[in-house]
Amino acid sequence: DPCSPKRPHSPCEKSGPLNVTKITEHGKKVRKNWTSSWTLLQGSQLSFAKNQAASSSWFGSHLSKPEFSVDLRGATVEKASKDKSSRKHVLEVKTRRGTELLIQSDSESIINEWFKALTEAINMNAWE
Ligand code: I3S
Repeated sequence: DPCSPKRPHSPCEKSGPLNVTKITEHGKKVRKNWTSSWTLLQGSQLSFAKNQAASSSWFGSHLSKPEFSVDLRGATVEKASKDKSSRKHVLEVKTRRGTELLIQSDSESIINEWFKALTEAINMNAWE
């Protein structure tokens, strides 16, 4: 499996800081709570760890326990429509289990990279 999390530097692994909020959980709308999170994509798993405010760098954040994670198998990702958020460069991820997330970066190129990586991860996992 080229996307196995056991392969540490596989092309299917990506990480970096993003802003994230859930908008739906188990199919029910939840209140937005934008948080800056260290985001890690490994195979079909997308996980988020809270930014450690005390830390001066991102180093080590990805080693901390993820705050939450979602399974991308059967998920969809799209560029969020304007009514989902007033922010720029927002992606909407919908999981098979009824969780909807918005992820956002102030950088268009960063969000385009994530869009590509997430689309690839979802397509890859469609065959599993
Ligand atoms: O989709 P909404 O309701 O316009 O989202 C905004 C609100 O959730 C707001 O919080 P409260 O209404 O709970 O105080 C947030 O502070 C905003 O960031 C939300 O909108 P954006 O456009 O930033 O996603």
